Amino acid sequence: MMVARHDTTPGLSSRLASEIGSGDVPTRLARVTAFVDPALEQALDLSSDASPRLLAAMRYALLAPGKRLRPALVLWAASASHAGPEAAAWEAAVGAAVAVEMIHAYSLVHDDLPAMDDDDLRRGRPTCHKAFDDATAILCGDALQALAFETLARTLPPTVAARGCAILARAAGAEALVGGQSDDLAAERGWLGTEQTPVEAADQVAWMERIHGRKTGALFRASLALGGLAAGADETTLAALDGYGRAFGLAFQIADDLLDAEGDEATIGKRVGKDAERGKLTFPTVLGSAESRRRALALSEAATGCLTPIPRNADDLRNLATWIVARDH
Ligand code: GRG
Repeated sequence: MMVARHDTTPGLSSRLASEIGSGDVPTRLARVTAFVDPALEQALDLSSDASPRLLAAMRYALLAPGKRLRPALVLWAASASHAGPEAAAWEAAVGAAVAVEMIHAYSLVHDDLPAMDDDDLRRGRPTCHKAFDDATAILCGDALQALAFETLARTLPPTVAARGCAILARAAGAEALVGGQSDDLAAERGWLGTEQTPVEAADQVAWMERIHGRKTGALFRASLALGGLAAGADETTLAALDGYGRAFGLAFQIADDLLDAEGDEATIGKRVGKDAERGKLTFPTVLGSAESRRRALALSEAATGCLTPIPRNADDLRNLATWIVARDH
């Protein structure tokens, strides 16, 4: 159950999946946002022991206008997996959606810091350390990460809470998000020593897949797994969701690289062309735009193919995989 620390916002328990309604992918993502953002706000209803400046930074980072892709993956995986009492499953999924968005928001805040990617613009606004200061941005990321696990532990059904927390911890840790980020920085800064960035195109593609599988893909896969777990998915459905997540994550990344190379800064809400400026390996620089686009489409089809064993409604996940490679932001 979604338990607020100060439960003053009524109604989450009475909201059902049907509120998300119908429409195209941007419309449905906007409905996920309208549904999840009040839960994000509620999760930040902390006691007066939380420092006001820190809490302001957490609100700034977490409630900034992102696409809410990871919450959508949680909720749509839950809809595709649903096997238990509807309201309870849905509430558990909303708690998981909040937790993954907190991990995502923390990673963006830390990634934007001068010591990492050093960015001024994120989600169309000054980055957290620009709006506040470096130290507050570091603490904001730390606090969001801790609150993600508190939220998940409080909201998942007790039978799956430990498994869910372990899944999220692994996706956020040294073998995934943080490890991928560390290897990416090491390559960019020449810290690799004898193990250099590969020179052959095929090896470069394998290298990028390994970086992005950890840095970006792992949190998508965790989102899908948590949505499934919240809704009582069986192991066949969890495996199908995981296959979808692997292909979806890579399709997302190739599309992200194409947007960075060719997209419009105002539409995307962050600085573009930075990867090329820094001489970073990207799918378009290694494979060219046309081949990158072809691979992204093939991965999008592979992702939808993975959903075949799921007997319930997985249309949202299918449509998202198609949209993710065609989007302009
Ligand atoms: C600092 C531990 C640590 C990790 C940073 C997330 C990340 C790892 C780096 C961000 C750099 C980046 C642009 C990666 C590409 C993939 C990515 C995570 C893009 C942002 O995700 P979206 O498009 O963002 O879902 P919104 O703002 O819509 O939520």
